[in-house]
Amino acid sequence: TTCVKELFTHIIDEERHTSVKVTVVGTGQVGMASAFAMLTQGVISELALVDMVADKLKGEMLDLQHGQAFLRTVKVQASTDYSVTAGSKICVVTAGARQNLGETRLQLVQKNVAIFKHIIPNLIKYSPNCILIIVSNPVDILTYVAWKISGLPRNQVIGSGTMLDSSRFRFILSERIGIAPKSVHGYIIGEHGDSSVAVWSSVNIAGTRLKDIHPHTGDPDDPENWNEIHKEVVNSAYEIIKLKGYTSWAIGVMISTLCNAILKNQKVIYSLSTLAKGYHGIEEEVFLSLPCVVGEKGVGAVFDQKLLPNEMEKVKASAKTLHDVIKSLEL
Ligand code: 6V0
Repeated sequence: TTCVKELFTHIIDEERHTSVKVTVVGTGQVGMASAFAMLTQGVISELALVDMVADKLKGEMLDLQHGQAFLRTVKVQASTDYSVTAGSKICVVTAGARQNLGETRLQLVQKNVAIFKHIIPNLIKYSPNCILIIVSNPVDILTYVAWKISGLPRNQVIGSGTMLDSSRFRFILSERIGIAPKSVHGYIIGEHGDSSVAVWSSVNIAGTRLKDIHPHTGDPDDPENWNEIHKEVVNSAYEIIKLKGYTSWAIGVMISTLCNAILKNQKVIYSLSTLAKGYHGIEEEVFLSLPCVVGEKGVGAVFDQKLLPNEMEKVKASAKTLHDVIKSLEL
């Protein structure tokens, strides 16, 4: 308008070229919690939202935009058309059917493979060198599917995997011990699901391993039943779904933290779903979680975690379970 024009004398063409753009596909509970966490944590300068449901998409976009006066400015766009995603550094995929009460993550697989055949090529078309973060379940299978469909190098295709399970693990341990979750170090690896593996041999506080204090910690015959904590972790998603219908806040901050580590080239180690062939004697071409070094290229390295023989056997069994599903997929 004339009034706006009179406020300024423009010296350059104000075409906006932001570099820190992230796309979130799927504006359900998980996608929106992730988007909201990224906005409030100052991770991005541009956000694109994509879903199939146009009204919901527009409503979410407006709702986020209306909070902008209280946050760092982020350009928020939303569309059912993937052109809105062009130039994204990271594309987070949370679209798909969600786990219903009593349904395992693996039962979801076929529905979500079909959805990915549509989503992934569209993302690659507009952001050919992006990093893909897959969140939809079953996440390890779908990360493999996204890797195959996208044609991206393995380092650029990451599944959220057991990064959330590991934080659940650290939280429950911290409650039992009475210190902050950040001061309890431990990893869940393997499948994000029922066959995940708690690496008890490396659970430590200030560098002292619980197993050095009490060698049976985490074992089935442990009189103190520490392994119940792992069972609680595996059961968490089912319990939260039973109680509130879906999970959102923890996965949201987790995704935001992961994007931040990539965008700021932080080289932090998280348990993430990555191509696992060749590690711990795994022979199958599967994605499952191992401690990964995360930076601007995605997964730059896999940490060679020392495992006990029984832990290694469990990871191999996880790989086998996942490979059996992959074999049955039509890609
Ligand atoms: P939701 O609230 O049902 O949202 C899913 C969204 O996806 C909806 O808005 C749909 O409209 C949209 N959608 C469906 N098909 C398409 C498509 N073809 N293109 C674009 N959008 C589409 O589910 P919620 O957000 O609760 O969960 C999303 C996914 O994340 C599910 O597969 C969950 O199982 C998975 N989670 C994974 C976790 C992990 O740790 N990896 C954690 C929590 C949930």
